Amino acid sequence: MGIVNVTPDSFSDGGKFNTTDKAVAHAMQLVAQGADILDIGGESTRPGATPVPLDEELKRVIPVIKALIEVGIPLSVDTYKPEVMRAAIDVGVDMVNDVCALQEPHTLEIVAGSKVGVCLMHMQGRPQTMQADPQYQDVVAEVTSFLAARLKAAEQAGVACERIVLDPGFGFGKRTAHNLTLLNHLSSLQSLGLPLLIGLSRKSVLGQVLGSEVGDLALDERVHASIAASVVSVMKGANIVRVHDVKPTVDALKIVSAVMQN
Ligand code: 9MG
Repeated sequence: MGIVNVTPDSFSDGGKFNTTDKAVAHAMQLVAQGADILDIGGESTRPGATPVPLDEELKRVIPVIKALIEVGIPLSVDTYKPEVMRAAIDVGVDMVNDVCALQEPHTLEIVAGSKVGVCLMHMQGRPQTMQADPQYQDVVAEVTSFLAARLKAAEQAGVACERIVLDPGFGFGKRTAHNLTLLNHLSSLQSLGLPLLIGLSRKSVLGQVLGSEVGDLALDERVHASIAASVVSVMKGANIVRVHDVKPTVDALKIVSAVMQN
């Protein structure tokens, strides 16, 4: 899954092209590099990020989705807002990637009333404050039981389990040790019987592991660590990896696949 962030700060070219055109061009590059799904988002969910007003998020993501529909690649919309889900579904998106796991009002019904797939992700707290003081007794058990409960809620609302993927939400209200424990014990989440989506690409947990002196590395300096994280995730049972750096990830995963088939 290639990440397409439709935010003005994602593309700085001195204003030569508008954000929609730049996002579409970037998405096309990710497809050429081997992405199987594109995840299009208009609001950052990074720790401390400021929420984007609804009309601005719609203005960012809907034109990009419309432009990419013709490409024929599966498209996911990264949003927790019911209005954005509705608009994206209406223009033909294939999947909703919801970091709030369909807990916002009306989102369960919107997805249930459509045919789209959905990613249900675990988060402790909300992006503005989630990294302030994350606490767990048993991170694997708590994330597993949260996802089991959201899976049940989605199924009860009418979302068939064939449409659902689950995600432990790396970096969403988790300290470094929580993230590493979850990754090491990914097989516990496999017990829920659904595909797993993993997002570790360029996240600060990778900078932390690389060492405090490089913990503040620029995001594109976390590329090698991101590829390693994708390889480990897939070897531990992930079915979809959400990444910025598609080409090197695809190459690395071809090696994983070749080894595991033999
Ligand atoms: C939007 N977004 C940012 N990080 C993510 C992750 O780890 N998983 C999913 N599903 N979405 C994410």
